[in-house]
Amino acid sequence: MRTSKFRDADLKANRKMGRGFRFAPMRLFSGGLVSGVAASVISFASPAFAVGAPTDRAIGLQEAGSDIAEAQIFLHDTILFPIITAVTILVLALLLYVMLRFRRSAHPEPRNFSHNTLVEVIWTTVPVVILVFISLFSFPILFREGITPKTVGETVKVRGNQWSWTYIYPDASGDLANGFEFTSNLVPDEEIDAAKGQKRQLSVDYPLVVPAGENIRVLVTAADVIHSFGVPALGIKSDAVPGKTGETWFNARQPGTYFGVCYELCGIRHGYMPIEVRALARADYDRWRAAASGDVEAGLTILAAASAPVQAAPVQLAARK
Ligand SMILES: [Cu+2]
Repeated sequence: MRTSKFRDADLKANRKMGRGFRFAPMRLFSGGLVSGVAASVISFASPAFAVGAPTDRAIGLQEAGSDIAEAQIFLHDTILFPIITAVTILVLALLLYVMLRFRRSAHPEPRNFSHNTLVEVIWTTVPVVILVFISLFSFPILFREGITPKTVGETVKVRGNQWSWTYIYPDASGDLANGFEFTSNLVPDEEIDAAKGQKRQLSVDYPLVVPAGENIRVLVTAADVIHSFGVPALGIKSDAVPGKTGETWFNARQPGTYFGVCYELCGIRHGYMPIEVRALARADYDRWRAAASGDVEAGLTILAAASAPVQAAPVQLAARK
């Protein structure tokens, strides 16, 4: 008796969950329209647009903030995803066909062979053709990512620490040893200021500041254990390895805030060392640099005042509560 009662309750709970799930697209539609309008109003009030923060009910990859990221999104959405879908459907169809056509009751006597040259040639060449096709699109992107362009607007050295990031800027002559550096820490939940556009578990006290629209060379290393420096919207991810210096680069198309995190499990606070990149117009960046090279706090004042073009939030469902 007790068991069946339990089952009943369980079933009800399941049905309830099922119903909620089924109606989710409807809620998305009704709530989405209203919140979309609200979000665009809010984003016009905020100083800059941000990419990389979680977006309620969003699906797919983050909006691109650089050409490389756009190429990566094209590779995934337009090239890989249709292929993955087709292969999965084909394999599922073959499995279902085999399970039904050759089930014991319909096919009691199995045929006795172990080779079929034609089938073997097909299942070898088709995957090869698919992989070669993918490589036509993926290799050019890989090379673009891997080779820093000759013209570089700024070089920044990034050092991963348990559990923060240190950003090292070169002096005017480009010498990293004589530049200035500061360490960037997560803003604790209780200090998050939503009015300033701060995002919980993503915003930091001292962001990485770069000029927008210029190639930024990033040298990546670590002080203690392996970390990984990545900002999806800028299309970069580079392991930060103690004793080694890796190199990557990005070009933030427009002023704004781009979020990333540490992508290598590096200890108990691995999830609490986010990356906040602030891209500024060149003039603003120069003023920030002049101020921050003497005093990081003075840099923050410049940062807060820096004007950035206003753009609607990438996915408008964000403001829904
Ligand atoms: Cu880490």
